[in-house]
Amino acid sequence: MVFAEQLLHGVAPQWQAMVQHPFLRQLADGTLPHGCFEKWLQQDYVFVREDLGFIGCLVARAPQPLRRMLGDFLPALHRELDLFEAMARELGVSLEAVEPAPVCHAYNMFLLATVHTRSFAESFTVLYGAEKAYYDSWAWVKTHQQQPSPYQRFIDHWSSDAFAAWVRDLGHTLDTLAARSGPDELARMEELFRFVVRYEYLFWDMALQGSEWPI
Ligand code: MP5
Repeated sequence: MVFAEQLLHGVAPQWQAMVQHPFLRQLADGTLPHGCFEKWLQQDYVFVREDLGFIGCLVARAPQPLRRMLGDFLPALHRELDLFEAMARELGVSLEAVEPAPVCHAYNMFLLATVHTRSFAESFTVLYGAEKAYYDSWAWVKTHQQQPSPYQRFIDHWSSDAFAAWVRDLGHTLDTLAARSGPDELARMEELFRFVVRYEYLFWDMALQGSEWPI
């Protein structure tokens, strides 16, 4: 994975800060204050629901050989929403009328703006970044957790071998796309990737510290 690895190498300190964010550390050692996971659950539910629009547009823009791979991700996202709904019921968390927090809204809008205004390779870079971020974050929790978690189904979902294989496929595809991109486009892909790691970091921050619209 030449280009995908290069992207990760270029943001190594930020990536490490994201993967070992205090939210994830406290999730792993069982000290996450009550309400933080529930806040994340509500906001990520909104995020994934909106993400369907980003993926849908990405499918429409994809070169034909990539349509199936990306198209199959849509039902996977619906199954993920089912998991959110089941866990919310179990934890007594309401998913009704959840307003997106500023970072959730901004991240979703960033994804949509990217897929509508940037090249396919640039948009795909953003998808790879978001998926890789989730795999690395939850796999870190899985490796470091001290005891089974009440949120185990989420930990197992994004650290699974199946999710790892999907992220690896995305990385290989990204390499193929990058091999056909010129230096200007590659630079824009790197820039977008830096935004992704920052948004991912802020998303954990929001769940841990709360971040509401001030007015
Ligand atoms: C993902 C997510 C992973 N659910 N939430 C954030 C903030 N970043 C990445 O995406 P998916 O589509 O749920 O696998």
